[in-house]
Amino acid sequence: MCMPMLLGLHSQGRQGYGLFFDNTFRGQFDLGATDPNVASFGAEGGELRYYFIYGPALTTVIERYTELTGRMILPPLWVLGYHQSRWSYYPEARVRKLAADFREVHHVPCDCIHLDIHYMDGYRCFTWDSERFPDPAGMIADLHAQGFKVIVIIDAGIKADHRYWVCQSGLEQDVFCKYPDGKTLPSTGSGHRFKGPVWPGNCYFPDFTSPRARTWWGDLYKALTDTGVDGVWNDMNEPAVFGPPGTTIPDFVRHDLEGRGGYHVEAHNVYGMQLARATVEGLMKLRPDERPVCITRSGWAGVQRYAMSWTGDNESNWSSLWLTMPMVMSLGLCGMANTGPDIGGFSGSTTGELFTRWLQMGVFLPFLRAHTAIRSPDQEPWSWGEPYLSINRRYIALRYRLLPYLYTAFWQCARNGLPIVRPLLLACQDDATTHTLDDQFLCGDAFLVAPVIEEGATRRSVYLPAGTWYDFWTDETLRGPARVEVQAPLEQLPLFVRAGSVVPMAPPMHYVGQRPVDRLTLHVYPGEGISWLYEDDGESLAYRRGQYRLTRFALSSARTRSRSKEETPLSRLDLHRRIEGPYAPTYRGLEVIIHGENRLPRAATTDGQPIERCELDDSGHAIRLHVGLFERLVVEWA
Ligand code: MIG
Repeated sequence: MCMPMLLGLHSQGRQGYGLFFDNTFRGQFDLGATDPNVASFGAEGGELRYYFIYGPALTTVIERYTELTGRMILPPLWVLGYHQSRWSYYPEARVRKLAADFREVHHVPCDCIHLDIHYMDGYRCFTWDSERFPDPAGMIADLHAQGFKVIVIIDAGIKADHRYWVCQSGLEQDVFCKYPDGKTLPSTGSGHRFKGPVWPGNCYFPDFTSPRARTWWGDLYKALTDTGVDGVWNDMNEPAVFGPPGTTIPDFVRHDLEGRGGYHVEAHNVYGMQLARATVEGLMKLRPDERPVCITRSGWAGVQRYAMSWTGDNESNWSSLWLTMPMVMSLGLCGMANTGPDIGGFSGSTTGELFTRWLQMGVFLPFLRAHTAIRSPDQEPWSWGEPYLSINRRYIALRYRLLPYLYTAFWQCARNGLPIVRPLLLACQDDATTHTLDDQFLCGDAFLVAPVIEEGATRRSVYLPAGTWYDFWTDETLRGPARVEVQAPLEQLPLFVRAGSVVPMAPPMHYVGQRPVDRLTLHVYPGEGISWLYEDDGESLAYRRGQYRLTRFALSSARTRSRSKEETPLSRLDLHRRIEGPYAPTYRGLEVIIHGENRLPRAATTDGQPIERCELDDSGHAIRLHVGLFERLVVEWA
């Protein structure tokens, strides 16, 4: 990923700004490295074209930046589920066993299985290995019947094999990158096209900066959509070419650059994004009523319009676990919010503890996928036995319960660019302590997540910014700003909820759409605040024609007066629920859980009518109410 975007804070954080350098050549930002008194930026070619965006709130900067470069398209809801990948699951029997392991053996929720490069015939894109996968359409249909989606990898390079239909077609259509020898080439000639070695051997590279080549590439996906493939994982699209680290297409290879003409030195940084764009435009043509799903490794400013991403090859160690946070937060600040790491780490082998800790963090990251390298040991939620399996299962189930909440955070991001995972400074820019926090983050409007990032640790220190925070597990309240030391045994991710939040949760499922949602639970954390819930059918494009429902919750609460510093007892809680939009969700009733309270109320009404079912929650520190679709809920204590 290359995002030539600089975000800055001035005057103790009061003034935030952004500088987007709109230049795709090899460039640099030098912030006092060469001369401590000089900050500079520039590139080896192109124009000095840049945008300066003043906030003063950084959230405003991001809103403007994504207005300029584009915003994420809403993924289908299943993309927010758990994904399982490895390099590579094959043959078909192995894939079927994986599916059965999830559904029948270990009962771990999962929405999607990823097929890495071994599904192809000799690494030829848009083909299947007929021995490993004799009947891909049949296999995928069976996986669909079990509620799985299938994503397959597609690399950038096309094997230079003149008996291979994609290569033939690319030569005929003349879409591959060429050296600047100025000759008009016969359609069968290949001598002047750039070739570089990747997995299949020598490859040609389509020129994705050409609209004609993009259309050609997009149409190739018919070979995959015809077999029922649900989404595409675009890898090696920097493009990566085998050789010393950093090897790619040489600088002087020619590109179309939208008809203007130029060299790879200019096209390089947008090559991967234009590939992803071609993929998505192709998928949208092939399936006009569906939301396209494309995961890309490479991208440039604005790639969020087309694709989601993963953070590339990490390592199975604790420092890579930590690094996930600054990476996902930085990508989010640059508009590429829908992203996540290889859970458990890509290279090397992970321990049960490391996987579980990574997964606990991953539940609060936009893209939740376990993936690992070739020849590394199994890396599935059950691979280390107990107690890991039970904990992993419980956290993945929590992810599914949180889907209404997370999907709402996705919608916010699609609407105004606000990232899903946010550094704390986005919420409290004037609190200088938050400016350098890279080991905890906010997820959506309500959650503060402080993952354990040390082997063997059973506690950690957490910074809570100003306000009242509920401990998600105990419902105890804590007051910020403060640094607190919290318990974190293996089964517990340090997790806090902002007072005043309403967190919508769904019943747990083994995959999205397993059955209709019959009841929505509103987790209410007393305080003052506005919360949102966005709902639509989760799969089609009907939301663009207004088929959605947006719910606004306004929560206020009053407490009895008391001189002690402790949180005093609640005396009254008021919750207004206002809906907008015609989409009708499947549930009829709501369950309202009021956290941090163990006294049954004196009176509780919805729209003036008394609530019949009102009980102490099993946890012992929350009150549970069963209600209909109210507009106003009022609860009073003696
Ligand atoms: O040269 O497709 O980042 O996720 O498993 C390695 C094999 C190519 C790199 C990707 C990784 C993927 C692997 N790919």
